Amino acid sequence: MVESISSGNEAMTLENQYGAHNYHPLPVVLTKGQGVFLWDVEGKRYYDCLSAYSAVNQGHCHPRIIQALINQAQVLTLTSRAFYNDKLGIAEKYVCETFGYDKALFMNSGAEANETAIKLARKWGYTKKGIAENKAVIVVAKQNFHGRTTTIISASTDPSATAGFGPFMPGFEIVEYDNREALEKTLANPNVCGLWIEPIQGEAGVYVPHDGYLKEAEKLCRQHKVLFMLDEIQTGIARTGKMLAGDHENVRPDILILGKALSGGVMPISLVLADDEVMLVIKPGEHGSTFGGNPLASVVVVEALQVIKDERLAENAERLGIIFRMRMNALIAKTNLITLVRGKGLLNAIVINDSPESKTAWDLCLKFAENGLLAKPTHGNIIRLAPPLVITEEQIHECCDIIEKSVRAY
Ligand code: IF1
Repeated sequence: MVESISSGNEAMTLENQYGAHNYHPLPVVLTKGQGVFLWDVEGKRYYDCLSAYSAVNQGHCHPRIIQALINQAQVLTLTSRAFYNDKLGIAEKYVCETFGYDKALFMNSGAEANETAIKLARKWGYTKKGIAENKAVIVVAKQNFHGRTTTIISASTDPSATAGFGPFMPGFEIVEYDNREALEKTLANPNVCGLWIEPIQGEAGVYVPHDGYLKEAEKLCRQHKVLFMLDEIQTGIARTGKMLAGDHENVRPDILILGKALSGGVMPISLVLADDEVMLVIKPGEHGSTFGGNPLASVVVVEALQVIKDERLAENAERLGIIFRMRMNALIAKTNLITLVRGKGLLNAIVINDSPESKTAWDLCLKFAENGLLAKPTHGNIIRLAPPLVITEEQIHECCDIIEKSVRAY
């Protein structure tokens, strides 16, 4: 048995030898996190500009969230849903009031919450819209990312998500993202029960649709009696400068899907919210999860969301996001290595002036790491930059300084 790691190389060797090779991490071995910072095993400090893919919006090891976790962990962690527990109802009421829905359904991973949403939409389609058995269609967007299960990848257009993993689940129809006309045609099919999209496409490279797209999509859904399902797993919980990305356009999805930062990165917690007309189509015994809605998660989710509100993290993300994009645009004017910055709040990406096949973005991320900032390329030539929302103005400038310095050195 290996008792402890004595060097970064040893940790990487262990993972490579004994772990499945389903990831290609940057060669940094982390051992500690606090707020916006991470430390590697050699004691080097980094700005975290990934935030565990937006799961640690509240910052690493937020003391209030950790304290809530510890307190509850010493009392009761898991009962299963075979019995009631004295924390779940409190959490359900809290999230229903926070987001304005009748009912909540807790799961664990984002993928599971999306699976839940698919089941809800289909059953609603059969029982409320009158779609014939097994004919329900859910409309999804090109270049979507909703998770890794076999059903979810059946809705994917990304070969690296699908190749070799068939056969696929039927019942999805793909439509161009950010295109009202295409959407209108697709939703006219009477077998469509739901439109399932991200308000900003994260994995696609932080693709922000035109202003008004979400409102148009919501309206078209209402016109065609189709459920509007928003996957806010990555964009939600203050990341884009509002509690929900949909708030920028005042949309209210029929099914709201949340995950990641619901727990501040402390444990997997995901959530589906809907009104009674939708949520109550699922009856006892038809859906569930051993860990979903456990008392530990129930306590953590309330504290993690209360931290977002108390520390006004949405406002902070909105304000500092503007500064970040201003700094990046100033840099773009001085270099031809970066061609574009886009995003909302503190969910941003820079586009590197090279092909997706090139190693430029990867090498630049190595340079960032050398200079004390962690970020990861997506789709080869795009770098997502999404620090914890507890970052200060001074710190965001320091991140921009590091990016600038790395670009100049490149
Ligand atoms: C990985 C990206 C982020 C998501 C949306 C559902 C899920 C995700 C909108 C599934 C997950 C992840 C998972 C992560 C990489 C990642 C990601 F690069 F793909 F785009 F966040 F930036 N809906 N996103 O973004 O949630 O089941 O993972 O809890 O390592 O695969 P999950």
